Amino acid sequence: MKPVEHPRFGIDEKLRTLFRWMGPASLAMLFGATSCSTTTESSPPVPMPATTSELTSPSPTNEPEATVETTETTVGAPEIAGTIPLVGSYTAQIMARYPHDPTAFTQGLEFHDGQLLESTGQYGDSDRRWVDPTTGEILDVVLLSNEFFGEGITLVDDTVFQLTWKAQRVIRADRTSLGELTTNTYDGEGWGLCLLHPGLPDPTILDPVEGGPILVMSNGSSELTFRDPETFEQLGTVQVVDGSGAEVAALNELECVGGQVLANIYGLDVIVAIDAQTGSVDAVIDAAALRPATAPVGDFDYVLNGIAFNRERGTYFLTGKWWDTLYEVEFVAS
Ligand SMILES: [Ca+2]
Repeated sequence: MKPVEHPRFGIDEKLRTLFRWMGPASLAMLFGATSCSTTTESSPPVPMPATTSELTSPSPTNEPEATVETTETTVGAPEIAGTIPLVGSYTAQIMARYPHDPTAFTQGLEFHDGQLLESTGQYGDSDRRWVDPTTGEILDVVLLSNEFFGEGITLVDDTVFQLTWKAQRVIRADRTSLGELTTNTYDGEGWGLCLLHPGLPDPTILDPVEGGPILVMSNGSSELTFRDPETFEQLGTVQVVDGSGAEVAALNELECVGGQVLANIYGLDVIVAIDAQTGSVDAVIDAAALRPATAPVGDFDYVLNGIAFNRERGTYFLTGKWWDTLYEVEFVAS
């Protein structure tokens, strides 16, 4: 892939401008993942036992869990500034459980105006949908053509961007109808997608970014790619590394929160928080307690894969492929 000069900004200038509002990373890393050179969703990566063994977070299984009814009441605004950036070691503590379509092979998940935008995979069974987060009701859905395997999804203004796994196509769709508008092409595989932008909720990143927000995309490797939402052209890349400098591979579903990119590690009950500017992993979140009974351990078709940050509540909504539960969690330092 060859970086393409943006008509208004040079590549370096645009990325430099984007990162102007990002603070320096603090890299207190415990993450010791080994590098996986090749991974695909049909060919699981080599398990990384060093990762889980080095997570010393206490098990949250004995923590009290709020009911859905409890969490439907108004919750006061959390201390967002204390929530991000995430640095160090965390455990995903369950606040509430909501129904999730167990036939949804979740590949992308985002909050917008109180609804969840979700992408699902599998050939012949992929779609994009708006979902009520508390009831799990599918509010609107559009199926993908049989040749497309849905992957990461995000929203730019009123346009939905949905990746496809190996078809090298990103589908642009109307936010309201979810109807396809057009497609763009890219090289390689498409896995996760999110929109890196300033403004919320960390006041330290409120400076406007000249040239607008930038898409962040994963492809199953340790590389994140920055893309121009207007053209989907590649603007640059960053290698994701842990505190020892080892590449952190198998980056899957993404969530942009402030200046960090959160990523599921495919095949592990682990989320990493990555400094988007440097690629360094700032934090590791242990989400092992979330796996529902219906998701067999060791089956790579039932893995954690779905991160949606609720900016109003300051909480994260997590689910997995074919999981019957959507979890609202907070990340508790451990
Ligand atoms: Ca997401």
